[in-house]
Amino acid sequence: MESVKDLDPDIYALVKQEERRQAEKIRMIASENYVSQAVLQTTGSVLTNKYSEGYAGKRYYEGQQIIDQVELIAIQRAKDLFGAEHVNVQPYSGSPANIATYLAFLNPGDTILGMALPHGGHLTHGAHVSISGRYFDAQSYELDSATGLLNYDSIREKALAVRPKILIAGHSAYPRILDFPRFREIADEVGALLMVDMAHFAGLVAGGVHPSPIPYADVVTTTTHKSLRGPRGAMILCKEKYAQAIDKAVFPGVQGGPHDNTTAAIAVALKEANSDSFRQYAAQVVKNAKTLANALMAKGFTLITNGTDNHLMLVDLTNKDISGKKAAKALDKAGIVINYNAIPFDKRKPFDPSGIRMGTPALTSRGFKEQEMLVVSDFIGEVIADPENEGHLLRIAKDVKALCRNFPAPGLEHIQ
Ligand code: DSN
Repeated sequence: MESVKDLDPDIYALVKQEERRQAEKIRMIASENYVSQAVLQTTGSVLTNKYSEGYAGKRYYEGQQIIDQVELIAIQRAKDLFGAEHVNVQPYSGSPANIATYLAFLNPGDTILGMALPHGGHLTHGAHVSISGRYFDAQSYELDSATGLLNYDSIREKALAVRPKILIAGHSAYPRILDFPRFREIADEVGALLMVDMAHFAGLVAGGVHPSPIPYADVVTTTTHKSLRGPRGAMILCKEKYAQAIDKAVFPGVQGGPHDNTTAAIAVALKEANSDSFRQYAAQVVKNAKTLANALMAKGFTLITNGTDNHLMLVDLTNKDISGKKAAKALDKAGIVINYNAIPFDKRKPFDPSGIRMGTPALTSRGFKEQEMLVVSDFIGEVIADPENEGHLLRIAKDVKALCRNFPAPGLEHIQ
């Protein structure tokens, strides 16, 4: 970073501060991770200088001798890793990938059916503040009020009632595995396309510890930077018969030139993900989440669905007499970074809801295992027991820092 230091000391200083923050805190935002040095370097490569609207062999700019090869490698690696018939690696991120999927198959006003945002769905699954809710007739299904689980009979009933053109499966905050064969059945019964947004659990699918949606879905969208541990980007994986519609929707439908540096970094991340060490990583992410969930429940925390099958958990803090936001702020002071989150049927407002969401992809990347998860659960229990005692929170932050020092994060090994 020497040239940044010379040219722009302000930004240099902030990048260094962020490096330290990421090195010294236990990062448990379920959608975040630490990418490898190789992914960081590729993201920062000269490929950022290139424009390449179009697809390999059919570009609108010359000078694609290298970029075409990069994009074809990324596509092939994604096909190999996930067993997909067709892959588009150009979406800038998850939201454009989802919007491109709608553009490929829908007209304004058509009906989509996805998981309600306050129940764990994503903004782009039809939330009214999103383009997906404003330009389409966005219908939603909710979780079962008694169990906090998806109720496939009621999803079916809703689908029969609203007849969506696209049925969306996928979430940002659901701690259980999705039943893709059942979603497929429902989609077939109502004549809908099945779209699965696997952004959160793509790394678990790649690592073989979560069922794959690929055999069941018409279209699968995913970001590349969550549990998959790549650069900030996205992919759309689909059946060959939808290849042209998807490619046209991404470019020129929604986007201009792809970010070729990101495409190359996606290729690197996919190579990393197709390895035994990544498969072990994915398995450890789930073991860590289960260990933490059990330890928290043993301390009297209420977990939505009483646990987790994947990389995340949703804690209902109602019985702890603290709001999600207050808890998130106290945990941050103590060096544990999470986000406040609505719980299903939350009585509180989204900006200060009753829950917190926690995930294990990032801390597993730095080498935390079951033993460390028990320590983390102790930290969390201590913070929530006394969230306004600044001295106590700062003492925990010191312990967090000491623990983190023993587990250098990928890409941040130089921070002492
Ligand atoms: N914002 C992401 C998350 O935190 O889950 C989803 O895109």
